[in-house]
Amino acid sequence: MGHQNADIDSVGSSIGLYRFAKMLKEDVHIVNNTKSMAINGFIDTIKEQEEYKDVIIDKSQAISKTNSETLLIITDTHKKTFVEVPELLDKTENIVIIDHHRKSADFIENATLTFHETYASSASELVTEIIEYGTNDIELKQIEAEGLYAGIMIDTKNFTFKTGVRTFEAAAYLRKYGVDIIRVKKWFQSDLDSYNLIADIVKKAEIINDSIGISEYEEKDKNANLICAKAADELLTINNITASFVIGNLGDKICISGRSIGDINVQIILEKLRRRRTYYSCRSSA
Ligand SMILES: [Mn+2]
Repeated sequence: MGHQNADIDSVGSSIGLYRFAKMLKEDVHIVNNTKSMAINGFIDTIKEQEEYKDVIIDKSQAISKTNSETLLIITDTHKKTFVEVPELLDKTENIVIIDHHRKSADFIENATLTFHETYASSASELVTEIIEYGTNDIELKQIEAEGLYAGIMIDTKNFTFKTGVRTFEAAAYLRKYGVDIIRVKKWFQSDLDSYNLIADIVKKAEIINDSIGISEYEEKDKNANLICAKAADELLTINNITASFVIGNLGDKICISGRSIGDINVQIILEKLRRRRTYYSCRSSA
């Protein structure tokens, strides 16, 4: 299980963990309750495979399948309130956490095992290492390697942010399974309408101290988090801008995306702004 408003890193790392757990020939499922343009392309591709038809389950299926015997692996978050289906945390005590985000106060306290490395670029990088060094018995399918590769790509913004030697080692390992980069890239393409929305958000940005770009996306939109994230990325491509913030309206929540390529730690700023009904995403090279 990944996080709410799932992205390709949480779903891609889940697919890798599915393959790893499947080695034990157990009944393995991936919990995903998110439908958004961030992951729909990837989920549709994966469901074309016979093996994956019934692997991905929604919230109600997950609640009915989970019991005290279940091993619950959480990837790409360690926050109680941010996991895709928080109800599952009360149904079993066998909990494993794999995450790369800076530790926050809202962490899951009773995990049996926590693999938490903030140096890593992505959960997909960590899961790739688990597969590579954990066993010799796994043959990844191409689509699984692509999911993990896509997860690393999205969290590093095409291998630009937070990449270390181990990021490229993981990517090289995945390439051996025949990753089709063009197919992966297509999962990230925006349609013309969202491209225009992003351009509008960038156009009306205010620049503070010649270095911080701030803008807003006013429409109520369940994909606002994705649009804001892309607009915040885009603002960073402008000369002298080293940090960007874009606020949007998800309908039931407000979202803020922060990005940085300089000394400003956007995560610390966003954590201070965060309230119960705020969803935020951030990426910082610092
Ligand atoms: Mn991630």
